[in-house]
Amino acid sequence: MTSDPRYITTPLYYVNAKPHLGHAYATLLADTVSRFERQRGHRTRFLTGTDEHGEKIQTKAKEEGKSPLEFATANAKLFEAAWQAMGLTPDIFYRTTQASHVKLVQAALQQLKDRGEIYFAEYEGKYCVGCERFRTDQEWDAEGLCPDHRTPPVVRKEANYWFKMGAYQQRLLDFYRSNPDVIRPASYLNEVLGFLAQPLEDLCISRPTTRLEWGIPLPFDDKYVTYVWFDALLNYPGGLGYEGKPVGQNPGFDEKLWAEATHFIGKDILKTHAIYWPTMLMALGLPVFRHLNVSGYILMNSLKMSKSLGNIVEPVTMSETFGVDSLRFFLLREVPYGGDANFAWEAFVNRLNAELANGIGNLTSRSLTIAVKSLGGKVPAKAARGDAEAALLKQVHALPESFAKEFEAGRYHIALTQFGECVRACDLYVNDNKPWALAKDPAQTERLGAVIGTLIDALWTLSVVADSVLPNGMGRLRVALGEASPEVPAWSRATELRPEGSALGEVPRLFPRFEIPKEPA
Ligand code: ME8
Repeated sequence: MTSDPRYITTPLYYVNAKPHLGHAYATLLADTVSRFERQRGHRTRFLTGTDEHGEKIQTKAKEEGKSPLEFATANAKLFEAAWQAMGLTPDIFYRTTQASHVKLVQAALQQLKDRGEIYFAEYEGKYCVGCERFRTDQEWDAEGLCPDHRTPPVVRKEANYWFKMGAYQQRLLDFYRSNPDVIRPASYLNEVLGFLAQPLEDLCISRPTTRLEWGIPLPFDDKYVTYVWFDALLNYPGGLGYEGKPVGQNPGFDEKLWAEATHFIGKDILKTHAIYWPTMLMALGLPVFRHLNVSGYILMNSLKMSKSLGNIVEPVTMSETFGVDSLRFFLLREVPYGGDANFAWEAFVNRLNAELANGIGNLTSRSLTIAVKSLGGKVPAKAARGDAEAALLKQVHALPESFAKEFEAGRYHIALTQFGECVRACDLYVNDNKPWALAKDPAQTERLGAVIGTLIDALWTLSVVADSVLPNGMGRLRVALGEASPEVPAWSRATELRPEGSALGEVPRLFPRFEIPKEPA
């Protein structure tokens, strides 16, 4: 186990919608990266959960004739159940209605109020109800509408509590300038520096209970509840035992893990995470996150997949039909991280057939079927290997290092392209060496052993390297290679050679071929 731990988080999803492929994308990514970091020997904690307060939830609950908590609980369970059904393994499922979170938010607010970071003032501004925030004059489009919701502003005059966010502008700029790799990909850093080129205003952190009741009451004024973003962002250290108390007074807080926090978010919530959140951390005396990884949107028919547009793909049904490995592989392989991607059934099925069924799946079955039929189902001797075998293994054994480098940099699609190139190199080697012909000639048994044995060693490497993306399939592959269980081997074992004479398992059919489904109506 290496010393530097990893803390990986997804956004906390609003419970006014049911989980769709967009949410699954963020959760699958964070799950994959958590598996990868764990396999690399890092102590890793992975948090996801639900964001349950605010006007949107209050309104939705009322529409359904439920109390906000009843409504939020039912939908939070849907998210938790979806991730479970998909075999995702978060360590923490965090809900912003849990008692410990309410206490933490109130303690943090009290702390900031005591230190003079919060003040009370009347303000008249242009409010967007969809965004649940005042937008500055620059943040309306040429027609004067909210660019995200295409709605006009509501002018609101209200007395509220304010966090002195503006005071942190220079510190925040200095932070990003001296830590340019915090926001990834770098194009999003430019966007953030663009926000920071404008004067940074203070942040309104309360809502009067006359307008909104469903929130965490301010500890110093019960006529107000906490602004939902100020509440929700605090989940991240909350998941590690932070209690909102001054530095040094949070005994259960895992500060080592917090210092290594990586947040996965979508580009829609860049401003709240890259501006509001670090200034809150600075004011509370906590270290700023290590990385903010920003994805683009999954689009359907060129529009952001979202419940309100009705263009969603349901991730649980999809994983039941195609397998979670396939979904995970497709999203990471197809989408250059940070960019938008249009979801189309044709591209999905073609990718799975080409790279999983006809790729690693077919390579596995053709290599192992010959091993079972013609070599007694055992790992053959390695003595008869020559230059071609050495060249193939050299290429495959270079994969763990380059794959890890790309994965760590968030270039998942490149890492998986390299994986695919190694599979193709093995396929070419099979075509060149024709093991099916060698198997027909008893005088060539030794040569056949050299060829199949080399493929077995290559398959082992591939199975270790791709485990975080294809955990089910690669676990089954390792059992076929003779492992007692699908347990994940440490990354350092990726270039081990399979022991001569050891028994192979049954030949698996790892990835089936699929037909392109008719688009759901
Ligand atoms: O914003 N494509 O919650 P949310 C890609 N509660 N990713 C998508 C997506 C799509 N079509 N749709 C959603 C919130 N996402 C707040 C977060 S965090 C303290 C509070 C993903 O339910 C993407 O990661 O609207 C996005 O940032 C997140 O879901 C927003 O989920």
